Amino acid sequence: MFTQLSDAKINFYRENGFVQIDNVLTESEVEELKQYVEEVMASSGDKVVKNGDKNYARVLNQRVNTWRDHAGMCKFAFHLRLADLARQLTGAQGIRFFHDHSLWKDPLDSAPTPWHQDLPKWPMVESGALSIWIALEDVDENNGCMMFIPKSHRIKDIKNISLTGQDNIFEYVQGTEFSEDRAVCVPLKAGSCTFHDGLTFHYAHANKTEQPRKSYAIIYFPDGTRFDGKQHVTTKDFDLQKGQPLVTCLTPRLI
Ligand SMILES: O=C(O)CCC(=O)C(=O)O
Repeated sequence: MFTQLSDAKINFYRENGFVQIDNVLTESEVEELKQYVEEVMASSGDKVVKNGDKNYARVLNQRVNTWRDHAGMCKFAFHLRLADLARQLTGAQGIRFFHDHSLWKDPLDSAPTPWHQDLPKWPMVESGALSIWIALEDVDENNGCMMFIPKSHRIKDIKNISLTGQDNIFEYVQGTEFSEDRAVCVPLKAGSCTFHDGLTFHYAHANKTEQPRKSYAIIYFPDGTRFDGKQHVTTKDFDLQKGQPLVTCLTPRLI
């Protein structure tokens, strides 16, 4: 049922803040997930609309909390085999679900996803949250595969970098080892994934092909992580006080 990760994979993740894991989904799971994701994208749901921001649409066409719009997505959003990989990588006692999103890069006129960290966007006191990013198509530099800066998950307290602004994250780490020329590019086959820590600098190439780049991401966090009071789509409906554990009926402990 569960997949036992090698020590090499776990150590790589802890050392570098990201790791590639091949074939986390079978071919038939990929087909099933892709069908649900396509249905979600075609429906009107909890889509991230940035006020018609054309620049944002060039970077990502995304739908957040897909599991709330399509019951089939629950099978994957709450998939225990995937959550257990997050548990092994972090070494956390328990793993909670934070949110999911389908992440498409539409064909033609697509822009890269700029270098950024995720954690500054999330309402968490502690670090440790992480994403699984699953390729639903084969991805490479031509259609939007990801890149990561090894060990950058050690860098805290950088402001939230907008996905459409002019900010360059590397200006905040000038004079350190964390430069763009250390980027590791990770092409993936459909059904394979990367995990990245919420602090790891990451980027995705533009989609230069004529087909959408289809991927699906789930965000997990270690049980016990506390709410830091920031506004977020997943916690906006809850009366959580700053400093309280991030425990809501939408963020279940999975494992
Ligand atoms: O899919 C992309 O282009 C970017 C994804 C990303 O930034 C993330 O999953 O944190």
